[in-house]
Amino acid sequence: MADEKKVKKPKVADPVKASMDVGTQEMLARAQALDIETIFDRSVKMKPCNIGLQGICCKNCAMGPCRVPLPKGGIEGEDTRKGLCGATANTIAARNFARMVAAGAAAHSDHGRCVAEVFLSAARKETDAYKIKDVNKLLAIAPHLGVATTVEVDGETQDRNIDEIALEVGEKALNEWGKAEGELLYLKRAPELLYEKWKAQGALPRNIDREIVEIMHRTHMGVDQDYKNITKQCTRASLADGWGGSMLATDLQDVLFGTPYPLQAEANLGVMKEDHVNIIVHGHEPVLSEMIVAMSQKPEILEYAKSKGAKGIQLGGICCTANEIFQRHGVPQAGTFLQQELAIVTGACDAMVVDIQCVFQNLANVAECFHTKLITTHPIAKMEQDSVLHIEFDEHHALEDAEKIVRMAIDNFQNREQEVMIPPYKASAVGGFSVESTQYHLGGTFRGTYYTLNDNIINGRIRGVAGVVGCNNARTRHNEAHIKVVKELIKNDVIVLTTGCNGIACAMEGLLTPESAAVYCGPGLSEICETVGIPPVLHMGSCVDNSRLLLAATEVVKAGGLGNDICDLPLAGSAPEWLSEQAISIGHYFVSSGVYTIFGLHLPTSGAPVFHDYLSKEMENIYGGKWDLEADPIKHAQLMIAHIDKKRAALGIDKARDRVLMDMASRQALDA
Ligand code: BF8
Repeated sequence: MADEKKVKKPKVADPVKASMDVGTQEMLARAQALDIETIFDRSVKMKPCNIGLQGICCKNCAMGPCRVPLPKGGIEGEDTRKGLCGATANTIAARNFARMVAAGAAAHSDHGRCVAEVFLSAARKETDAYKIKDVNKLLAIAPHLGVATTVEVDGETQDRNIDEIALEVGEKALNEWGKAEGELLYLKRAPELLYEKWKAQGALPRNIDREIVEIMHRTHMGVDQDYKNITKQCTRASLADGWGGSMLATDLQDVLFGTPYPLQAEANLGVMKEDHVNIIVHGHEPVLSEMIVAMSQKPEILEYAKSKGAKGIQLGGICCTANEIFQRHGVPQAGTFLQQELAIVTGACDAMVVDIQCVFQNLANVAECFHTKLITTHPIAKMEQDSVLHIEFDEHHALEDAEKIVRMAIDNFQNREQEVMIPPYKASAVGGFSVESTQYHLGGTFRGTYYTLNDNIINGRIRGVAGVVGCNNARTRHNEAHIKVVKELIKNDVIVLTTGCNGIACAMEGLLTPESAAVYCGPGLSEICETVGIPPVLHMGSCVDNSRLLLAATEVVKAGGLGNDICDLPLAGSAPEWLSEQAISIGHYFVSSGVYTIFGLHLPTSGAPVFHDYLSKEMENIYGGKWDLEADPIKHAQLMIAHIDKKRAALGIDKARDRVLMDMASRQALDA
């Protein structure tokens, strides 16, 4: 008895409290039964640092870390908190926030740079693996990069050679990262009023890398000590992400791999198959996953899989890689950020292939408990554990690399030891709503236009538009805030555009099907979805594809009737379960582009109320958008709806307009 008392059970997460998804709960319980620790367990064992959480710990020099916690009851009178050098709480929080923007913008943009390099290799015909797939998209983006699509020959205008256009597009695109002069070329794709606002503020990014470097310089000890000036640089760097690195990543990926058009697939861990070789691709750059998709469909590879006793090869994606291959190929989404360890816990994952971003180092520890081969592929993203294989992926031998990886997974099929347990839950999902496909869906095959959307916003069937995006966070119940926010919005006739892990969460919940409209939407949105045949939640891709949301908003402005700038639109943005620095960069470029943007959980600015107020109040006076914070998902959605209603009122479309049948007399009265 005494001995029994001494054995202290390790603290583990309650599966039901950890996730709203039953499959996730079952896999977490399985992991715990097998004594395998996951992020869910660590989140109950380790509490976050309360001072870091408030954004007011400065560790930018060796005299610190200087911590300036906000007293419990707040501060009355003068705020005298200072670091050793005298840095105020505002300076410290703004510096930390800016470094998050820099890291997030760097992550998206470095991804974009890799794509641009592969694009240029393809344009130079240095690789057989990648080709220009979407010529229309190439021709559409060329003018925005200052590349001519026609030539004058003997006084006649002729179409220019596609290879020449591709080469120049590749060169011009890559130049955007480090050009010595000028400003980013894509900024002029924004509504004119917005561009002029950025210009008047001195916030036009010069090149992508420079704005990120400048944040690191300004936030070095003893440089920029004015939170407003630091915030301006946050705007510049985040715009270099949204309207630069991310937008170029999206465009060039579309040209290389195809612009997404609606297609159907499935989502959740239940997409894995016991009798198939399961390969999970996880990370962000489709440069890798596209090759794995191509290789796993080759007849000789499928034959090889069969020769090893498998019925076929089942690919599944995690994180934004899932979104990339879902939107272009209908490859199923195996799960969100928080399910990555659990895909291995199924015992059916023969290989997990990762590249960059959002990859847990603990995957290696979990994979060691199973037969799973964990393969890193990117030169900038390796793992220290010896059990991890590294197969470096290079566009010059991409297909060979992909073949090696896929064959390795097939060879590993026979090595399964643990009993396989795949949770039998999955949902149907329709994805592939790029700006282009949405335009045609709404406007008809022959006349793509956003006018139909505007018309239905004006007549009130659609109350407004919401971009709901971003991560999972282990500090909150997996997927719950995502789903509650989205359901509250569509119930109130707000159409939702989704990317990132929110997109996967919505797919898992069945919200990416046209049929879900009749179940969850208000009458107006339900009618539109039924008429047009679209889901109430439009999946627009990965996190770099938030650039699609910027361009969709711009198209709505152009279509007319809803103001002249993005900030005039009945539009709001949200990241209910954010976690990454990328989310902060995305949030800031949305705010700086005029979008009311609300985050869940907390913001690392709460310890510096003056700086926080600057972001959540004063920024609206400059760019028309502002930050907000609300952890409760229903209140969160209601704040978005309140903002949408405020914009409707400003546009004079807040009152439902009754149809009036006019007789001749009343018509004449109108004419007079
Ligand atoms: O870039 S939503 S957890 S996967 S960071 Fe990561 Fe967040 Fe998921 Fe995509 Ni975006």
